[in-house]
Amino acid sequence: MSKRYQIAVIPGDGIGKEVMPEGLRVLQAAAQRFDIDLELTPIAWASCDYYAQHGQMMPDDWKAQLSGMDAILFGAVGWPATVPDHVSLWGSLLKFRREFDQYINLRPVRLFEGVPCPLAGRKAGDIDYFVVRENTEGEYTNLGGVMYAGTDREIVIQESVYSRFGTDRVMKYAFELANSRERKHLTVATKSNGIAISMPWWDGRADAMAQGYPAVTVDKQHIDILSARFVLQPGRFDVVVASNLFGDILSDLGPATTGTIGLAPSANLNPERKFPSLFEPVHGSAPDIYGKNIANPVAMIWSAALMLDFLTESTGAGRAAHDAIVKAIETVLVQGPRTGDLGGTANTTAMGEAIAALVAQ
Ligand code: GGG
Repeated sequence: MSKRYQIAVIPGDGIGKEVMPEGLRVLQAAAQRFDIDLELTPIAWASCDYYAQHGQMMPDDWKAQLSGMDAILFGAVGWPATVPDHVSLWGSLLKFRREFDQYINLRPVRLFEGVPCPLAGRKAGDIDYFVVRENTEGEYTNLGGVMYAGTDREIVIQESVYSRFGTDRVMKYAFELANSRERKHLTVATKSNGIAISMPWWDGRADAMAQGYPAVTVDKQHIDILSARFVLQPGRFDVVVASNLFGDILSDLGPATTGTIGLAPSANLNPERKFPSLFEPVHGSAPDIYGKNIANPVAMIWSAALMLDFLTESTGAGRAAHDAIVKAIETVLVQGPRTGDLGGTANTTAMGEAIAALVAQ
């Protein structure tokens, strides 16, 4: 008997609630075609709506409720009109990443045919790389505090944290990924000239890991020039490994150079599968466009494809389902219907339906 995969479905806030139905539509079409048994459990918490009723983003037993899941499909978090962004983020998504040890945030960046590229002279295939973002430490900590609060002597300190354990495991993942790819090239995002304690150390961990991967060429680049090269010379990149904040910024910038951040998926992975991994669009809740059904659903749909691939360890039906979804995305990006960020006039639902119909064939 084939395995039944338990999936927690959390739309979250804003356009997360609009793109999730399209992610599920395509997911279900793929599951049916490739005979993958999914049990989807809708969850209304991890949202600012829940916060408005309960004064917190999630119930106290959230971890117990999610622990038996094989994966979490997540939309977006944030509704700053009612809940400060740091409260909603630390009260939901960052708890998942920490408590479920999703220490890899894998973010593919790809220029598709049919998508107008803001960089002159680039065509499909010219931009095709992965950002591997460290996802549990670095600049994202709650270590620090405020002294003399509210006075003119106010002092604010927030620490960054880089452990050998945490850094080595993200380096290992990035080296393995680079080693598995044709170009075998790894860019290490750093800032070791200015951040003169932690970043030279980060570079040193990359050097140490490189000893085990002689086929991988390593290029350490300061984050400022690296960002410029994402725009000016995107073809240089194959796999990029970065700390939590640097990776967050790069994985918005990269997709922006491919036409729209509305395409970019992500996988928050616990590679050992001890805890559920989480799959979500890179984009946030976009309050400015919520309620119009105009958000691009591709990032959500591609995230669902990454989930199927991960669940089945990139083999068999899950890999086939992933490939069919990506192929359907490629087709719809060329022939439409397309949402406004892609130069089209279609709404979220129409684009999702078109992709689902191709997947079902
Ligand atoms: N779907 C992703 C989402 O809602 N992101 C909100 C956000 O601000 N995330 C910050 C982060 O990924 O660290």
